[in-house]
Amino acid sequence: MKPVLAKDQTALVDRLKGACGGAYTPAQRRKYFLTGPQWAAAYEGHALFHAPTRRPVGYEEVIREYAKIGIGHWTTHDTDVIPTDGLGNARQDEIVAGIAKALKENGLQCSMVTTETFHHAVWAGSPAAEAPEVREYAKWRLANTVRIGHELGASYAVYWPGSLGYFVQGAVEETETLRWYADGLNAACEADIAEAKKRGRPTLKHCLEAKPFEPQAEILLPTSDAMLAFIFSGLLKHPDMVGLNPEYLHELMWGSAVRAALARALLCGKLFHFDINDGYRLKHDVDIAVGLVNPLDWLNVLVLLRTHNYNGPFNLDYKPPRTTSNYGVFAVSFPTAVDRFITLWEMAGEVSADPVIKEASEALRAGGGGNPKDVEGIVEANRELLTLHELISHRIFQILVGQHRGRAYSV
Ligand code: GCO
Ligand code: MN
Ligand code: MN
Repeated sequence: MKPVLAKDQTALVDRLKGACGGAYTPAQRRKYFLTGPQWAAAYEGHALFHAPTRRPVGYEEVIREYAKIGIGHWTTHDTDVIPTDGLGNARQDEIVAGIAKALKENGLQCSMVTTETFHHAVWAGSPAAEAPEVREYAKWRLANTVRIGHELGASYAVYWPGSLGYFVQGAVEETETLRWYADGLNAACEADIAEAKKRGRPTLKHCLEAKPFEPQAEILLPTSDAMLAFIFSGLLKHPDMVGLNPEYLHELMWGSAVRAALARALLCGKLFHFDINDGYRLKHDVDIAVGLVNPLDWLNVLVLLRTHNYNGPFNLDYKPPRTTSNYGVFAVSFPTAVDRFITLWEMAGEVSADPVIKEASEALRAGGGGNPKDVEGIVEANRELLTLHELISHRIFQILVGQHRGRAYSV
């Protein structure tokens, strides 16, 4: 092949994307509760060892592009859109009014707001640092975000306490820090109750997001299970208002079966919000787009969520790969991520309705009819049934690759 000149490259990308087929229309995509973060689309490819590779993207462009793709909801950190020194003053009002206008013009809704409590120098000792003025400022920041959320019509607030931890042990007293962290969340819930009352709106759902490693060396609330224990610890004044925003990769990173982590959250009634992406076990937070690494695991996760009628948001919290193309972020990365999600969701419906899986599952639950007092008899009565576990797994694989619809390979 001859070199593909820069002027011909977007046409090539477009043609090959078309050749892939299987794209949903924007109207079809909008039927799903998919939410697009400002920070995901605006990610410039930077990291500790990486300089940015893409140009900055503001909220107007992100909202416009999400609308074209068919991503119906938008989410943001306070400082993704408002500079730190503009928070709480006229600059904030002006920007929030601009966002409300852009959302309206493009038919999008703001579903979630979150406070950046990890990037700025003020958080060097975490939002629950020893210095009382840091904690007071943190309370104000969380309350301010809640008010922005109400102003933009959001229903969720997310908290990723990434800097709640330490690099070296002994100086930070964990129980004290966790009490202080709870004080911040309590302040956010109280501000929410007051603001909701003033506006005649329901309060927000406050969702804690765990990540096991990064940016601190040791994390005080590293997993969704730790977050659940924290919610039920008695430290929160409004535990009913607080639940989880698990992230698929964050649970996978520490070695969990993601599906099992979600199941534990479901049992507690705390699966409020879900960050969708992909990646690898025991690596850093690579934030790859949904379904590109573990499609079979993803299919199983969605079967669980469909079965339990999860109806909260699916937040596309991933990082478009470190390319040099802003065009590709919106022309390829986001629409293909959305389409893989929808396909996997539809497949999850097929798994639940599949007659082979249904009959095998029912047979497993019926058991072999042995006498519960006769241990050898129980084994004998059930001898052949457990083989069905692997058969079900095989059938789910077949559904993933389309064999249940007659897609055949040379035999
Ligand atoms: C991560 C984190 C963040 C949070 C965000 C919302 O992947 O590093 O998940 O992206 O989701 O800060 O609070
Ligand atoms: Mn992540
Ligand atoms: Mn996340």
